[in-house]
Order: sequence, then C-alpha cells, then structure tokens
Amino acid sequence: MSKFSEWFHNILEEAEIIDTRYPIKGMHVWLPQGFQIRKNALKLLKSILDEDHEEVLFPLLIPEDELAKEAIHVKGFEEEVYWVTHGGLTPLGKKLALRPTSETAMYPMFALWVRSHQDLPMRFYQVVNTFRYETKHTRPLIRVREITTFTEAHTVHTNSQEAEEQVERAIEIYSSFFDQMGIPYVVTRRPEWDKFPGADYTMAFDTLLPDGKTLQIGTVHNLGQTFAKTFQITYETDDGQHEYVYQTCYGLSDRIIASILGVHGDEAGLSLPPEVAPYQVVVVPIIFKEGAQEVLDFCGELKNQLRSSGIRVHLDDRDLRAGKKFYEWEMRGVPLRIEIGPRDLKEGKIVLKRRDTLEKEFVEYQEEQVVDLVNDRLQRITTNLKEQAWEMLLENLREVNTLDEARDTIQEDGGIVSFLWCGDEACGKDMEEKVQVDILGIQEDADTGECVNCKEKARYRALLARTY
Ligand code: PR8
Repeated sequence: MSKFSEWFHNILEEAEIIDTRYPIKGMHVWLPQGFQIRKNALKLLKSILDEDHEEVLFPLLIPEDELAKEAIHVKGFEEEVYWVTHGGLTPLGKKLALRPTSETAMYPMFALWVRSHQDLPMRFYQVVNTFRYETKHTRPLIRVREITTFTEAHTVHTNSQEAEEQVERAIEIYSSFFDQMGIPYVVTRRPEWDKFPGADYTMAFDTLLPDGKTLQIGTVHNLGQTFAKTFQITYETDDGQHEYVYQTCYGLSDRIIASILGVHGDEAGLSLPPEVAPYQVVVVPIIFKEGAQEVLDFCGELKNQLRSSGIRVHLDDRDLRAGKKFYEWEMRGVPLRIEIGPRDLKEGKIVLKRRDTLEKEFVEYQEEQVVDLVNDRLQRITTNLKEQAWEMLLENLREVNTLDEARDTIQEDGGIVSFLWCGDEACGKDMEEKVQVDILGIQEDADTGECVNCKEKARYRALLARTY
C-alpha cells in the first residue's frame, strides 16, 4: 500500500473509528465502532496483566515539584508537558502538570507503601489518558497529544536480577498480546540516545506498517534505582538495613489500535482479528419477493443460535441492496459473513465469506454443527491474519553488508534493515544522518565482522528503519 497515510485517515472516518474533527490538534473522539475495538483489545490485555499485576488509578494532575524531582526524567518531558495554572480565577500556588506518564505521580506514593522486603515485589498497572504536547506531526492514534489508552505498568523489586526478570516477563506479556492480535514485531534494545528519560535501558517493540515505515508499539524500561533514589523508595531488609528498590515500567498506547487496523487492512478496508472485531459475524439475508419471510426467519434463528453461544453476531436485515451491505461490512472489517437466500435455504446450504481471504464457501447447513463451523472459521481467520502479517514483516527485513546497501534498500524497498554495528553513539548518529533513518536498536550481540559505517569491530546486530 503506497498511500498508507491517506488510506489510514480515510478508513478511520469511513469505518467510524475516530472523529478527527475535535477542535484541539492531536485530540480525537472515539466513535462507537472504534470504542468497541478498543474495549475488546483492552479486555484481552487486562486479562493477561491481571494474572500477576494489580490495577490501580492515580490522579491526572502532578504537582510541579514532584514532576521536577527526577532531573533526567523532567528534562526528557519538559517540552511536552501541559500545565494547569489556575483554579477558576485563582492562580494556583503550585502549578499542576497533566501527566505525560505517571512515574512522578506514583513513586512518591510507592515511597509510602514500600516498607519491608515482604511488601515486594509490587506490580501495578493503570489504563488512563496521558497528555504530551508532541511537536512532531500529529496523526490519529499514532502520534496524539491526548493518549487515551495509555496502559502503564510499574513494578518494584528488592534486587536488580528480579527487575531484569520482570523486563523479560513484560516482553513475554506484550509478545503474547501482540500474537493474539496477529501483530508482528521486532524487539530491540533502544540505543542510549533513544531510551526513556531516567531509564537504565529501554526495550522496544516495533511493527511494520504497509508503507514500509516502522511504528513503535510498546516499550519496557528497566529503571534501575534512579527513581528509587530520587523518591526515597526504600525497604527494610531482614537485618534492619534500608535499601533502595529496583524498578521497571512498561507501556502501550492507542498505537495498538493503529497497528491492528494498519497491519491487517487492505484496499477493501479493515480486516479485523475476530478477538477484537465489534461484530465477528454478520448474517445477510438475500431477499427476493418469493420466500422472503422464510429467509428472514431462518437468519433470525441462526443469529440467536450464534449469539447464545457467545459469538458477536449481527443480522443485517435493512431494506438495502445486498451488494451495498457486503461493501459496508467488508470495509468495516467483519471477519466472517454468512449469506442466505431462498435457493440456499431450499438446498440446505449457507454461504460463508471470509474477509481475510475474500473466499466464498458453500457449506451444508446442519443446526447442531453450525456453531462449531463458525468458530472454526474464526479461528482460521485469526491464524491466517497473523501468518500473513508475519510474512509481510519478515519479507521486509533485509540484511545488508554496507552502508550504501542500507541506503539503497531503505530508499527502494523501505522496511527494516539488519546490519552490524560497533555500538558507538557518534557512529550511530552519523549513520542515522547519512541514511536518513533511525536506528531502532540492538537485536543481539555479534562476535564477528565489522561495523558497516566506521569499519571498527562489530559488537552488535542492529536494526534500522524509517519510523513514525
Ligand atoms: C513510558 N512510563 O511512558 P514511553 N501517541 C501515541 N502513542 C504514544 C505517544 C503518542 N504521542 N507517545 C508514546 N506513545 C513509560 C512506560 C509508563 C509506561 C506510546 O514509556 O514514553 C509508544 O508506543 O515509551 C510507547 O511505546 C508507549 O506509548 C509508552 O511510552
């Protein structure tokens, strides 16, 4: 898809996901269809997090002095913070920030909550809106100024090994979530100059959008003891000593929805994974004058049967041409369509049309098997969407041996380029400048070969791409 940006913008409007006409740049309205997708995605994400995290809810406003306490952190966000300066007509004694993220809201409270090593580990998460005055070009769901679906987790540990393990666990959690959404990804350790302000290091998930640019869809940060020292979060050991805790945090945003829509969509519109689709199945009666009532009755019963087995199904009995309905439901990405006309009814058949492959299948109708049949097709759609998407990513992940090759590959094919790198910051930034790309990060250690840019000994295999 060459004009992804345009496609994305149009589909948000046509499929009624988001209304972008709200009169503040970077802030949008979730419409019912979009909200359902968001709700279903969050339901899955929360169920995974709930296994070993507790959900909490912190205030939106952060006092200026708390936000300013962690110097590196505040420096990273200073250009992006929205401020509340007045209560009505009264100037506030202390300015209040709209949270750009919640470390400085949560950690003063953590300092009160953590007492002894028996309180640890702690694992919390919240789903909230956060505000960032982004200066780069804003785009709905991708770069917004009000992030409405900020799912942030914060954990506290007694030792660094446990924090390291939590980073691994968070990567597993996000992998499992993205796998169930059929979103392919690469995971890298971000270069030093691109890590989260205040973190020891940042691990990031990037997916590839159809225009060949990558989108960061999740990050996991090992915070070490930086915030613990700033906010005095200590615990008492068995022998009465006070030690600073180790922390991690990780987050996802509205970009998870952007990637679900963007990765699976095609020229005909959205193609939603059954897990998140507002309607998983739409039943469309094909009405002729003759036998209309029988067809409608049959479709109604089928709908009830599917619904009572937990499938999200809709009966489209509007007085419209079937072709118009087909177009609309395909554009909205409903995974499976069932068409039934008078002749099908006579022959004891139903027609299934898969959104992902656009294949039509004529199957014999058997009342006691239809639920299994539909569930089986939904499962196949889930699997196929994931496989197709991974194939697309892997086809566009190319290894290069020289900087020229990296430049040509990015210019001609886009996608993600894998290369050997010395790991030096100046060299990395020089490369970003020369090829006009971003280094996503380090994938793994390398023990042979030379850096594609400076020709020094390579220490890492790293990835670069044009990014959102
Ligand atoms: C943290 N603190 O904040 P992070 N629009 C949409 N998505 C965005 C935007 C934006 N303007 N900015 C960032 N994201 C840590 C971890 C608590 C949780 C998305 O981390 O600043 C990105 O996908 O890396 C990013 O991976 C995620 O929010 C977390 O933001």
